[in-house]
Amino acid sequence: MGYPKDLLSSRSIIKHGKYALIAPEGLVNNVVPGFDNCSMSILATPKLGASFVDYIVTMHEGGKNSEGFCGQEDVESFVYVLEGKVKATADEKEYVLEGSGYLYCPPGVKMYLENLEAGDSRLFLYKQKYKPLEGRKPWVISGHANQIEFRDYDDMNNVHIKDLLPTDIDFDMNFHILSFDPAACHPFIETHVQEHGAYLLSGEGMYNLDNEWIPVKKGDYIFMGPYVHQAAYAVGREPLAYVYSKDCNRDASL
Ligand code: UGY
Ligand code: MN
Repeated sequence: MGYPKDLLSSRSIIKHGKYALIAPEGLVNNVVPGFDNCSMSILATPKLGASFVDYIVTMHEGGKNSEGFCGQEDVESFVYVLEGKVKATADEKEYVLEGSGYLYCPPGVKMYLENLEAGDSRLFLYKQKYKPLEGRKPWVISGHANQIEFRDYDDMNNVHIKDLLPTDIDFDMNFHILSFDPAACHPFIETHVQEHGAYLLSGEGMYNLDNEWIPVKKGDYIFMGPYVHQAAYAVGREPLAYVYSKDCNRDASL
């Protein structure tokens, strides 16, 4: 890096509890015990107002977590491979995940990761406290998002969505990919109780966050807090697509 070439400036916007746009240029590395030969940046956390933790992980050659990520009795975890090839292990079963590959580990199950690439692999990683439901238990899920068909989003054939986890009530959250063709937009500005952590996979757009229109692009991360206004217009020539988390299947607690 070294000396700056111009006055210091940033596209990132941080509004604790409401929303955050975190551009990749501002990220620093955080040491997270258990991850060897990995550069990690912690994104949303409870300190920002999120009820989950998201990370962006670059696994270098030989990078791994052989102690196991999470696995506490009340914590669920999820990994999505952005680039590269990794071996992910859960409950002694191995999954080879390439770009768009993912693994969900339910509470009590540790996630082991190992980079299989000669260079770097990049991951979007998540953990959250699981909200139990009597008689129900989620299970390990793995797949590749690029093998799941998109469906029309909200009756619009220029906006597409896919779900990465089952919609069964045993699961208290899901990961989705939402993709807007150039010039497409949300049907309305959402205001809902659920939070999101979203990693932008492609394209450019104008994103409404708390009723401000903000330019966003591939590589950005957005935290959306409860009830924050949210909607997007896709601009440019590529679809604006992001992978994001959303709680579901549970009542609000008093
Ligand atoms: O599922 C959602 O709430 C999604 N449509 N939100 C969003 O894209 N900001
Ligand atoms: Mn939403």
